Amino acid sequence: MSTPTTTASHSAAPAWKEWLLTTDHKRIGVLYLVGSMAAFGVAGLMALIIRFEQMELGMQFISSGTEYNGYLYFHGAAMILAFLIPGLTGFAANYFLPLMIGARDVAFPRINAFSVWLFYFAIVLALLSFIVPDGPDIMWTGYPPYSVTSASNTSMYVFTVHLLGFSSILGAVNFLVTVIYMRAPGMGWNQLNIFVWTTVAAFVIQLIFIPVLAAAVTLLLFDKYLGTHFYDPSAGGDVLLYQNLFWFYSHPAVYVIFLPAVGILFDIMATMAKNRVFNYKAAVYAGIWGIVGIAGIVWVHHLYIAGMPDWIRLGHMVTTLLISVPVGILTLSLWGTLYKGAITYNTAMMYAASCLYLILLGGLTGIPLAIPSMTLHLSETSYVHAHFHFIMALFSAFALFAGIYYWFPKMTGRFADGPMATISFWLNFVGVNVTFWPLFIIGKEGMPRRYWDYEMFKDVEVLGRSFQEFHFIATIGAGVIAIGMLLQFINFIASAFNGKPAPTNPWNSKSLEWTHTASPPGPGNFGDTDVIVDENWSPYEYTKG
Ligand code: HEM
Ligand SMILES: [Cu+2]
Repeated sequence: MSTPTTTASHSAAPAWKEWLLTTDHKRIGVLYLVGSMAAFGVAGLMALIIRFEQMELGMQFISSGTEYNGYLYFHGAAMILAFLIPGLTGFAANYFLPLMIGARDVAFPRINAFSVWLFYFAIVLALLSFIVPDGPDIMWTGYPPYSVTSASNTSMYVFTVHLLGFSSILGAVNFLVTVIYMRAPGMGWNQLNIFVWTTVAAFVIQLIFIPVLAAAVTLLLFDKYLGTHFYDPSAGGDVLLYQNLFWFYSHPAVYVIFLPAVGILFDIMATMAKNRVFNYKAAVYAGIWGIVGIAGIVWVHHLYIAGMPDWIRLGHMVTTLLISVPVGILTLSLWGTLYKGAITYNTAMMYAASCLYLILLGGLTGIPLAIPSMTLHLSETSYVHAHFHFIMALFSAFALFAGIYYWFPKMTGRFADGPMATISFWLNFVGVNVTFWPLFIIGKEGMPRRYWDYEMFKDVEVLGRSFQEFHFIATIGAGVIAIGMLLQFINFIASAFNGKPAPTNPWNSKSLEWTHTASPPGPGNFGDTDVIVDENWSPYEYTKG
């Protein structure tokens, strides 16, 4: 396959300038990857500080509750807004979606470049919040009245959300137009990779719901700095309005993360098991679009304990429980794709397989949270904290890491698999279980989330042990994850330069990013010949082995 590696205009400019001015979707993808991994590193460090603070009763590492809130704020905001969303819809979608549909780039490459730089400005702004006086301490949720009355700099948070939101909206328009108009000739809707479908669904959600979040935080800004009273009941406002608006976006936002993560798993599992996707149409139309359909009518499960008429709670209980149906369809389809496959267990597949466990554990522990009578006990406890880490945070992070191992040979021409990858996988997998299982157990007994200390619970015992002993175990787990992640990053960097050279299609995949491009693909992706597929082509065209 002829794949030019440079063009005349490329070779003239110094490397840094090429990267700074790039409009190539692959390089933009790599820029997102670097940013999101950096955010993961910093936010992970914050998590370590939080965990070590909780290891024992009393104050150890921090000097005030406000400082603790600052770390917690940054951890949550950065993990969601700067690690998972940019990692999945920024890096993975940018690099691989055009390749998968046989397009030479996205529809609007310059707007794409603008999106990634907006993302970087947002990260810089968020980091600045540590330098300016009175850094934000309002958590990623930013609930009033605290966010309005707090002396902290709420505006930094609001502007960060604006920039990231704008970046995502531009990305959404760009990718939707790309998938609608730039698919290889002959490629019908039922021939798309599942990852493409999940990305489309994620961007549809972003387009519909981001404006609501932007409005919610803008009103916060007005209340705090311009003297309006949107959220102030004493002047005719409504303090719960914010929570409603916030979760109207932020529950769907978990699917912006969850769906592309699932898409990556489908592509890895079909390839590694050499099987067609099981029940493709059910997975796409009932699973993926089922989730999009329900996404906007479940948000009240985040405010069950706020004041409201019972019928609203009941309605949202029904819709929340209904989410299990599309999620179940997707899960069954993943298992079915593995069924009787000749599965290759490389690092990508091990991460993908562990996601099947995470989704089961995270999904089942969500059922009590969906039921208002049980949430009365569990809400705002570390049980919720463990639930959403398993179902969203860890599930999606592990899927993203699976994707990085899977696509590593495509991006670098080298494998990242090896003893170091295997060791770091097991450290991470064991680590997350050691960290979060204890939080389920003490959460069920009332350990609140978001507390820097738990002196008031020092006499409470679970299974004959104090909360502190569970916190101690959880902290050891966090240390194990930290070592695992560190090894993993060293492995990524070392493998990019010195890893074992890989052929262009090392996993014998049928998907276009493997069959039709060099590793890494050059500008224009496919050399001189355009990709054309016929009606029998499928990215999952495997005959069972
Ligand atoms: C499938 C993907 C899912 C994702 C990505 C997800 C994500 C989340 C997140 C991020 C939170 C915590 C928000 C916070 O307080 O900071 C949460 C809480 C919650 N989740 Fe899930 N969840 C999922 C599945 C489920 C399922 C299947 C159910 C129930 C059947 C469920 C029910 C709940 C409820 C009711 C809460 C609110 C708990 C409370 O505040 O008391 N979730 N979820
Ligand atoms: Cu929700």
